[in-house]
Amino acid sequence: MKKSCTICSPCNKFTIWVALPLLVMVAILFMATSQNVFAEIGVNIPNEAAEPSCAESGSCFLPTEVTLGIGETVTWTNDSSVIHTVTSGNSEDGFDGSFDSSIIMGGDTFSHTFTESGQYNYFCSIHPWMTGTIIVN
Ligand SMILES: [Cu+2]
Repeated sequence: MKKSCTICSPCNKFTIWVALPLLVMVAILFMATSQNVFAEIGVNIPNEAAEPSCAESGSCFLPTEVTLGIGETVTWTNDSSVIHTVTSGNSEDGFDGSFDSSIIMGGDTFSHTFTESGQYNYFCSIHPWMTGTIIVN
């Protein structure tokens, strides 16, 4: 008859030092993967955003239009050397109360999580030609 495992048996050492850490690693990996369901969506603000011509080429915010699901987060990265804002609303009526980054320095980021469906128009309060749209389904 086969001897059953005790705490000191090689079998249990395997359980404690190999199988358990492996299980923990798999669990962490699984959690990391499931968080990707609510992936962060990136919008870049390039150097040309400071020039009004970016409005014609649609390159003030890259991409100009983003579609995402409820609970997802958009992170804007100021990839330019000029200060910008990400302000919900439009340049005529101003900030509509939904989200406002205030000044984003070059190299800095601003994130906003969208918890309600709808279309969100936004602009830069410093460069009113900079406009973008977030669509939350
Ligand atoms: Cu700007």
